Amino acid sequence: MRAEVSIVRALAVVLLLVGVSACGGSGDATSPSPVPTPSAATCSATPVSGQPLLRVELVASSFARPLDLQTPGDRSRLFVVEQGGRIRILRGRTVVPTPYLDITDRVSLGIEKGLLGLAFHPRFAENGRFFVNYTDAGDTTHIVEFRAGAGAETVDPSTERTLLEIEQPFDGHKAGQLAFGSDGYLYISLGDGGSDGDPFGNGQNLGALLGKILRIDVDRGQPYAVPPDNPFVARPGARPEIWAYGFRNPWRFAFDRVTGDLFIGDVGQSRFEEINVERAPRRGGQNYGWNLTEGNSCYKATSCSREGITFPMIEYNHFEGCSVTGGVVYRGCRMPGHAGTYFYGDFCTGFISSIRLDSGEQRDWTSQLGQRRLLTSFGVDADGEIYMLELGGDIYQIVPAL
Ligand SMILES: [Ca+2]
Repeated sequence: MRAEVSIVRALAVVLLLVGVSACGGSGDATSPSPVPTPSAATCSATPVSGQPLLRVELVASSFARPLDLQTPGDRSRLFVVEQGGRIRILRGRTVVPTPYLDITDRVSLGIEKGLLGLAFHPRFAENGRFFVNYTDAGDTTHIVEFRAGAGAETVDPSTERTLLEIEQPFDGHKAGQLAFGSDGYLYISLGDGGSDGDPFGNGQNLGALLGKILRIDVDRGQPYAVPPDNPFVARPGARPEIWAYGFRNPWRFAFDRVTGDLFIGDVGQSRFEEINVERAPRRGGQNYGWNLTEGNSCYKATSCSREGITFPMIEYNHFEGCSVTGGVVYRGCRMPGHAGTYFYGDFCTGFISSIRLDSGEQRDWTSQLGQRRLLTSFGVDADGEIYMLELGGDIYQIVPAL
């Protein structure tokens, strides 16, 4: 088994070297923009009772390096982010030929660079606003907004409006997730910027935006406002946008749209991968440890202060994987018995596991869902059903094995 894992890891490393990507939802307490939770009455498939076994169903296979799958609550369309700089529409099982958005002219593709994440404004149906994270040819990270016409099938790239530009010291660790909480604020994950070991100490530096999760108000201010209850607004020298710190590369995070819990997958350096959880009611301000700690261990030290550090809910080592792909909480209507289950996986070895916070139950699903190849992301449709994206271009839905 370990030998097999080593082979998969070696394959993943080879693919990384030839230029593929690496590493690796919404709701909480106060709610100006509530995310609707689908009910059995509106479910597009007949619900299956109990906790059925699972299988995958191939949805589409012609994407170029798909990294993210999102929907503004639209039952007819899914939006798939391609790393090179395009967003494509998936209508049913058909990929619309003309890209929804094409910004390949300003996106620079690299192993961990490119067009990395997408979030629709909670009132997208009214205002057409959506947000992306991309890196340019100078490696600078851009957090920007575009505006689409109501029901439009294409977006004018000249509608781009910059929220943040963040210079990057090295090639890797750009993170890339964008998601709105049900507090109506936009959360943004940024990696430490590289390289090995975070040499500039960005993760622990509250004066830097790298190695953080940010929280901003895109409905006020120019180009945005800082929510007054952000945890570091009164701390001299700290960037007020910071929600939490001490991350290496929090490639994917997700909110449980029912409980408001925040799940963060942080990609490790050389020993441990992490799933971190901030339980609701959320206040922010946590230090998740990097680069003082990796997983539950001191990083490059035999001892270290553990004071003030929030340790992961789950860690796994580099015999089991090498790059965590943070997942999503199932809140779909088709398998109500699995509601509240957080699925996640590993980019390199392709295992799929889950945890339920209510019972603490952990499960491995790899035998049912298959060992996914270069698993970049999980996504959720308007019904709350879950999808998995592979860098090679395939998108699978998790469905009951009946
Ligand atoms: Ca950590």
